[in-house]
Amino acid sequence: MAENPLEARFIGAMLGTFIGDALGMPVEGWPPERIAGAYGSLEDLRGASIWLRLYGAVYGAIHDSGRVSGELPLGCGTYTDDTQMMIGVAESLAACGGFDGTDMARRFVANFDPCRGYGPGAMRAIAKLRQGIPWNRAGGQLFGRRGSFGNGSAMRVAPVGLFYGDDPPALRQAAELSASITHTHPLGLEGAAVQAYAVALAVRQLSGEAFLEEMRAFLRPDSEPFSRKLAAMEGLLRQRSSAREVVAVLGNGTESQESVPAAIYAFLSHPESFREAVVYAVSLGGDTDTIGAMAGAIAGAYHGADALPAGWLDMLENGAKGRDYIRNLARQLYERRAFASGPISDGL
Ligand code: F2R
Ligand code: MG
Ligand code: MG
Repeated sequence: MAENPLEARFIGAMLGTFIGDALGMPVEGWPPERIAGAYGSLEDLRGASIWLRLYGAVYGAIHDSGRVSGELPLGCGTYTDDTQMMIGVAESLAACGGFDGTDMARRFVANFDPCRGYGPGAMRAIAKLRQGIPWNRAGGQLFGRRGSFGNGSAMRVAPVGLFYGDDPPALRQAAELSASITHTHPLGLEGAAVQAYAVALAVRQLSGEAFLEEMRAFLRPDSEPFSRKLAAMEGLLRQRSSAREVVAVLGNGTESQESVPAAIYAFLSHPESFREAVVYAVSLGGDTDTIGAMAGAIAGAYHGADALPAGWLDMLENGAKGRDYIRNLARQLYERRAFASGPISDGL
C-alpha cells in the first residue's frame, strides 16, 4: 500500500510500464487479428475472464513451452528493453535529483542486457557509449546521422513525466535530452516529450477532451504527424472504432509517431480501468510490448498502484532489478522530486 495518492501514481506508472511490457512481449510483432484469434478480443470477452484468458494464456501456454516468439529467451512475467531502460532513467533522476546526461548514459550501459530485446539503433548507441563517446554525441551518429525515430526514447520516459510533471517546459527539456542519448531525430524527441507529458497529465487526473486539449497546447507547432493523429483520436473515440480502424489511422509500429499515439488512444478509450487500457493496448498488435508499456505508464499514473491487479503483479519477475526494486525506485523518485529545483544539468 502506498503512502499517499501522488506516490501511488508514481508507483502505478512505473509498475504499469512493467506490466504492459511483460503482457505485450510474447506477442510483439503479431497483427491484431492473430492476437484476437489466439486469445479473443477485449470486446468479445468483456464481462468474461478476459484478463485471465489473455494473461493466463500468454504466460501459460507460450511460456510453458519455454520460448517466446523469436529469439528472446525470456520467461513468464519478464520485462524487456522498455522497462530495463526505464529503470536507468529513474535511477539517474533519483540519484542526481534531475537530468544528468553523463549519469543516465552510464546507467544505460551498466543495465544493458541484450537478452531483453533491444532495437538495433539503441544497441549501436549503447555500444558507442561503452566505447567512451559522450552521451550527447552517440545518438546523432545513427541512421546516416539523421538519428533514430524509433519508440525507444518514449518507451522509457515515464519517470521524466513523473519527476517534471509540474513544470511542462522543464519536462519537455528533460524528455528531449534523455531521448537524445540514443534518439536524436525530431520525431524521436517529440515522441518522448509527448509520452512524458501524457504521464504527467494522467497524474493530474486528466482524461478525455481535457487531456487532448492540454496535449495539443504542449505539441511543438511543427509536430506533424503527432498533431494530426491527436486530432484524429476525437473521431475514433466518438465512433468507437474497431482495432483495425484504429491501427489504420494511428499505426502500431516501432516508430514513435505510431506507437505513442496508439498508447495514448488505448488509455483515452479505456479511462475507467487499468486492465482494460493495457489489454486493449496489446490487442492493437504490432509493437505490443511497447504500446502496452506506454499505455501501462499512462493508465498506472492515472489510477495509481492500488488499481494494478494483484495477481498480475505477483507474476512479474522479482530478482535484483525486478518488481520490488522498481516499486522502491518509484518511491525514491517521488521523494527526490520534492527537493528538486534549479536548472537541468547536462552533466558536462
Ligand atoms: N527490438 C525489439 N523487438 C525485437 C524483439 C523480437 C521479437 N519480440 C521476437 O521475439 O523475435 N523491441 C524493442 O525495440 C523497439 C525500440 O527500438 P529503439 O530503441 O527505438 O531502436 P531503433 O533501432 O533506434 O529504432 C527502431 C526502428 O525504427 C526504425 N527507424 C528508426 N529511426 C529511423 C530512421 N531515421 N530511418 C529509418 N528507420 C528508422 C528502424 O527500423 C529501427 O530499427 C521497441 O519495440 C522495443 O520493445
Ligand atoms: Mg521491448
Ligand atoms: Mg517493443
